[in-house]
Amino acid sequence: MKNSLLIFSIGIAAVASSALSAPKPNALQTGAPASAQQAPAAAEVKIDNFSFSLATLTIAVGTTVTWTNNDDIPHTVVGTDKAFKSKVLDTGEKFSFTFTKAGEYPYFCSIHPKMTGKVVVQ
Ligand SMILES: [Cu+2]
Repeated sequence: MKNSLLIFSIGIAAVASSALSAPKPNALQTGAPASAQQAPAAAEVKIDNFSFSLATLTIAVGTTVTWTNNDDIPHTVVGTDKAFKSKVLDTGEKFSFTFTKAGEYPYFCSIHPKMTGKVVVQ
């Protein structure tokens, strides 16, 4: 009789511990859609006719911005505070940078310094 009581107690403990741990996987599952929404955010800036479009781009922290040169002549994308710097982009070439800190990031084309833009990271 003592043995069967012991087994019964272990059985209760096992049920209790599995019941306690059950909320953890559930919490992870409910968290999954939220993290999917935050997953790799991307934004694009087009370079066309000596201008950046959008000239001011507002994004969330962690977003990767890709500049594409659609112009017939080369351009660059250079952060005013040197946070990022592309090589010379010929027609159709792209440059990407991931913004990991909030702030304002003005930039310009080093070949045509009057070409300016800004990325606002929130
Ligand atoms: Cu340029």
